[in-house]
Amino acid sequence: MNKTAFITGVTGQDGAYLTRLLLSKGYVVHGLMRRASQFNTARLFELCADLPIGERLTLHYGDSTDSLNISSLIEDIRPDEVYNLAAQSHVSVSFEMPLYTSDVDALGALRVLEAVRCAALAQKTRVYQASTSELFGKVCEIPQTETTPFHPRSPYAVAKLFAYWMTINYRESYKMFASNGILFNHESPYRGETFVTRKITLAAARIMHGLQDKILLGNLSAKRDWGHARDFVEAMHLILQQDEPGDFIIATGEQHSVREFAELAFRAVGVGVRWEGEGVNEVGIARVPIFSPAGAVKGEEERVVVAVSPQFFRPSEVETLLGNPQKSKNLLGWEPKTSFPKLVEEMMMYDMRLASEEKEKSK
Ligand code: NAP
Ligand code: F7E
Repeated sequence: MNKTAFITGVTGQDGAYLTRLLLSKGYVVHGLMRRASQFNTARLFELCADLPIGERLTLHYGDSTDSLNISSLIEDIRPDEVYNLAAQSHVSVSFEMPLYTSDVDALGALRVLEAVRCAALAQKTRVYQASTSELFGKVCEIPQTETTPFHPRSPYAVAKLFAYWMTINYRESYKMFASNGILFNHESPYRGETFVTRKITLAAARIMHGLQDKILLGNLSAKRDWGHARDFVEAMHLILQQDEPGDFIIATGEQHSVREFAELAFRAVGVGVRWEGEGVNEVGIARVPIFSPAGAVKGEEERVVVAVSPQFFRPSEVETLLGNPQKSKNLLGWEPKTSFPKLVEEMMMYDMRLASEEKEKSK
C-alpha cells in the first residue's frame, strides 16, 4: 500500500522538494495550496515535471488560518504523515505583520495538531513540524544542539517557538508521533527571491548581463549555516520514519557570512570582489562587463556591485547561527550531500539562465 502524505505549504521551496522526494518514493501526496490571483505552482510543477503528478498529487485550496478547512481536509484525507510547512516564513516581514505571522506560524501548527486529534487519528497520523534555527536567535552557545536554550529574536521566531512546544505537548499528552525538525537555513534555485541568498544570486546574474547596476543589502556580517533544501527535505522524511518521535537539528555544521556568500556568487562566474569601507559605507567592488545600448559586451569596468542600505536592517538581528547535526547523523543516518560552494554555484547557474532569458526577451 502506498503511504499518503499531506503537505501544507506545498507551493513553497521545501514543499516542492518534499513533494518530489515523496512522489519518487511512491507516496500519494495531498498538498494545501493558497488561492492566489495568479498561479503559485510554478516551482512545484517545474521540480516534479518528470513525476506522475497527474496520478498521485492532489492540490486542495486552503489556508492555515482556516481551522475548519484544515480539519475537514485532514479528516477526509486521513494521511499517514502530515508535514506542516506552511508559514509566513520571512523574518523581516514578521516585524511588519506580527499578528498574521503568529496566526499562521503558531496557531496554524496547533490547528494541524488539533485536527489530527479531533479526527481520532492521533495513533495513526505522524506529524512533522517545520521548526527553525531562528528559535536560538541570540545564541546561548556555539554550536547549537538540541539542548541549547532558545532566545527568539523576531515575531516569526516567537510564533515558531509556540509551535515547537505545542508539537511536544501533543506528543506528551496524546502519545502522538509528533516531531520537530529544527532546520538551519537551507537554500536552492527555488528559494524565494527576497531571502538573502537568492536575492544575491539573482542580482549578481542580472549585473553580469547588464540588467542591474548593483545589489543593496543589509547586515553583511550576519553568519548562517546554509545547506541545500534538496538534502534537508530528506531529513524531514527520515524524522517521520523513526521508531520514536523526537526533535532533531538539521544543519551542515559550517557557517559563512552574507559577505562570503556574495563573494562566492560572483566567483562562480569568474569575478573577484574586494571590499572597502565599513558599516553602512562598506561596498563590494568588482570588474564586470559593460554593454552597448544594443546589449553587446563592449568592455569591462571596475565598479561598486554591492552596497549597504539600512532599509534591510532588522529591529533585532540574529548575528550568528551554527548547528551541530550530530544527533541526526547518529539516529537518522542523515548527512548533507551538497557543499557550500556547490550550493552557491547551482543557484548562480540557474539565475544566469534566467537573466539570459530576460535579456533575450527585452531585445
Ligand atoms: P516558503 O518558500 O516561504 O514557503 C512557505 C509556504 O507556506 C508556501 O507554500 C506558502 O504559500 C505557504 N503559506 C504561507 N502562508 C500560508 C497560509 N496562511 N496558509 C497556507 N499556506 C501558507 O518557505 P520554505 O523555505 O519552503 O520553508 C518551509 C517551512 O520551513 C516554513 O514553515 C519555514 O518557516 C520553515 N523553515 C524554513 C527554513 C529555510 O531556511 N528555508 C529553515 C527553517 C524552517 P505561497 O506559495 O502561496 O506563498
Ligand atoms: O536572512 C541578512 C539578514 O532573510 C539571512 C527563513 O527561511 O532562515 C530564513 O531566515 C541573513 C539575516 O533568512 C539582507 O539580516 C543582509 O541575518 O535570508 P534571510 P533568515 O532571516 O535567516 C530561517 C532558518 C527561517 O526559519 C526563515 O523561515 O541575511 N541580510 N542583507 C539580508 N536578508 C535579507 N532577506 N535581505 C537582505 O537584503
